[in-house]
Amino acid sequence: MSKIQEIVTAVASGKMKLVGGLVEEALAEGIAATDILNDGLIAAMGIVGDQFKAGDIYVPEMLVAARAMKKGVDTLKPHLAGGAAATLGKFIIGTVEGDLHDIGKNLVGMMLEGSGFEVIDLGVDVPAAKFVDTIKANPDCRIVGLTALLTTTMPALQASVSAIAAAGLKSQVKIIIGGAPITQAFADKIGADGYAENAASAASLSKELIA
Ligand code: B1M
Repeated sequence: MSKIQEIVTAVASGKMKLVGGLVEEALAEGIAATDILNDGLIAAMGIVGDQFKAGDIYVPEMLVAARAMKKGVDTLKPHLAGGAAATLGKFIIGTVEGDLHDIGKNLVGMMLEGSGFEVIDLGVDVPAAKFVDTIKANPDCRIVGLTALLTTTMPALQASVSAIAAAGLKSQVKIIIGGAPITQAFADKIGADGYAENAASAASLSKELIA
C-alpha cells in the first residue's frame, strides 16, 4: 500500500494516533505537502462522506474521521502555509449560522495566513450579526470569507451577505464564499464578490480582490 493510501485508510477509519506519524513519513519520502493534503486527507473525507450518504457509517464515525483529518492537517501546517508576514491586512472568516463544519474553513484560514493575511476566525455557527459587528469593529478589514457545507445552510450564507450589505459595509469589504455545495452561480445570485473552489484558490482570489 502506498503511503498516501495508508493515510487515506487511517483518516477514513478515524485512526487519529496513526495519522500524524504517517504524514511525517510521507513528507520524509519526499511526497509534496499539497499531494498529502489533496490525495490523502481530503480524499479520505470524500470517502467518509460517501459512506455516510450510503448509510454505512453514522455521525460518530464522521466525527472521529474529522479528528484524524485535523491531526493530519496540524502536522502538515508548517509545510503548507508559506509563512509570509501579515502584510495584506485582515481577513474575517467563519462558517455560517447552523453549520458546524470547520475543516475546510480552517484550511482556507491557514492558506490565507500563509499568504500574508491576518486572519480573524469567528469559528462555526456564526450569526449574520456577528459578521456585521466584527467588520464594524475592524474598519481596516477589506475582505470577509463565509463557508457553508450544508445545502440547508446556504440560505444563512445568503442572509449573511445581505446583512453585510444592509449594514452599508459592502463598500468596505469584499465577500468571498465557498464550501462543497457552493458554486459561482450561487455566489453571483447572492451578491458575493467571489467564489473559490478550494483553499489555495481562496488565497489567490482574496489577493486579487484587494489589489
Ligand atoms: Co457533515 N455532512 N454533517 N459532518 N460532513 C457533509 C457535508 C455531507 C455532504 C455528507 C454526506 O451526506 N455525503 C452532508 C451534507 C449533505 C447536504 O447538505 N446536501 C453532511 C451532513 C448531512 C451532516 C449532518 C446533517 C449529519 C447529521 O447530523 N445527520 C451534520 C450537520 C451538523 C451541522 O453542521 N449542523 C453533520 C455533521 C458532521 C460532523 C460534525 C460529524 C463532521 C464535521 C466535523 C468538523 O468539520 N469539525 C462532518 C463531516 C466530517 C462531513 C464530511 C464527511 C467531510 C467534510 C470535510 O471536512 N471535508 C462531509 C462529506 C464531504 O464533504 N464529502 C459532510 C473536507 C474539507 C477539506 O472540505 O469543507 O468542502 P470542505 O472544504 C473545501 C472546499 O469546499 C473549499 O476549500 C476546502 C478545500 O481546500 N472551501 C472554501 C471550504 N470553505 C471555503 C471558503 C472559501 C473558499 C473555499 O472562501 C471563504
